[in-house]
Amino acid sequence: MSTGELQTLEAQANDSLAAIADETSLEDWRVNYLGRRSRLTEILRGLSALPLEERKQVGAAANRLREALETALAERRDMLRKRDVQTFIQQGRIDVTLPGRPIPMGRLHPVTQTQRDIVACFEKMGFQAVEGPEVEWDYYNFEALRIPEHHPARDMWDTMWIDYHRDGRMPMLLRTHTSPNQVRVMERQQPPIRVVVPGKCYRYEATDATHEWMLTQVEGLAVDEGISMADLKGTLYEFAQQLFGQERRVRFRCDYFPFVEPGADMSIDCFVCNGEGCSTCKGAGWIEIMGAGMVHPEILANVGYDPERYTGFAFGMGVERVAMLRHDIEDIRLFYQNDLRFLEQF
Ligand code: 2NM
Repeated sequence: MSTGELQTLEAQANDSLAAIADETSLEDWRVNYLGRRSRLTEILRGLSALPLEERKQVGAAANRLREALETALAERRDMLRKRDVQTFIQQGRIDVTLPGRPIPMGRLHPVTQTQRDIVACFEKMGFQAVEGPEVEWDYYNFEALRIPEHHPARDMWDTMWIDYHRDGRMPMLLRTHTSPNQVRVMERQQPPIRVVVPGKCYRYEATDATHEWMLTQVEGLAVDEGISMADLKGTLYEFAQQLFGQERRVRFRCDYFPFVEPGADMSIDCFVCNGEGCSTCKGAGWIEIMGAGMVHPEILANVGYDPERYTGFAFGMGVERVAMLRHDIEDIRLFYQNDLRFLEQF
C-alpha cells in the first residue's frame, strides 16, 4: 500500500466524475468510490495492520482523499441539479408562473380580535390605549382604589399573591383587574384624561364554563372638568351600538364597585332574540356587558387631583365574555386549550 495508489485512485475518480451527467450514474459513482466496498474504504479499514510510520502517512492521505471526493460529489450533484432546472425551464416543463403552495397562515386569537375591536371603538371616540404591569403592588390594585385590607370588598377579587414584599411591608400580586394601571396613568398626567386599558388579569378561582383564573379586561377612564353620568351613558351607548349593532338598546342599573359612586352595570337588549327572551339571554331579554360608574372622589384625591374641580367616569368589561357572546361560545375554557379545531373557526 502506498500513497502512489491513492493518487491514481484520485485521478481515476475525478476523471469518471467529470463524465457523469445524471443522478443515477452519480449514485453509482458514489458507491464505487466512497461506498462500503470501495477501494478507499478498504484502504482505510486496513490502516491498523500497517507499521506506524506508514499508517500515519497513508492514513492522512486516505482521509484527505475521502474528504476531497465527498466535496467533489456534492459539487457535481449541485451542478447537475441546477442544470436540470435550467433545462426544465427551457423546455417549459417547469411552469414558473404556477402559484406557490399556500403557507399555513397564523391569525389573531379570538380574544385578541375582540379586544382590538373594543379598543378601536373607544379610540375612535378619542380614548388612548395604555398598557401596564401585570405584576402589581397591593397599593395600586387595592389601596388606591378604596379597597383597604380587611375591607369586605376584597372578597370580590380572590387574589394570587407573589412571595415578595418591599420593606417587608408592601405586598405584590398579580393584578385582579386593569384598574391599577388607570391609577398609574392619573399619577403620571393631569386631566383631561381619556384612556382605555386592555390586558390580562388574574384571579385565584376554580375554573368552570364562565370563569378562568386568567382573564382579559378592557377598562376605560375619562377625567375632566364637568364630566357627568350623561357622558358615561352616551359613551357606552355608542360603544354598544358599534360592537353589537346600530339597533341595540342599553339599560343601566345600580351596581356596587368600591371605586365608583354611583356605580352601575350596563346591559344591552339581546341581539339574538331582540329582547323577546331566549337561551343566550337566559330568558331575560337583556345581557349584562360591563360595570361602570363615576370615579369616587377619594380616588381622584389619592392621585393628587382636586376632586372639587375634576370628575370622571370609568368602566370595565371582560373581553372573553364579550367574545363568547359574539361567537356563541358556551365555555370560556375553550379559549385557552390551544385546540386548533376551535381556534381555526375565528
Ligand atoms: C369597573 C367598573 C366600574 C374602574 C374604576 C377605575 C378607576 F381606576 F378609575 F378608579 N378603573 N376602573 C371601574 C369602574 C371598573 O369594572 C367592572
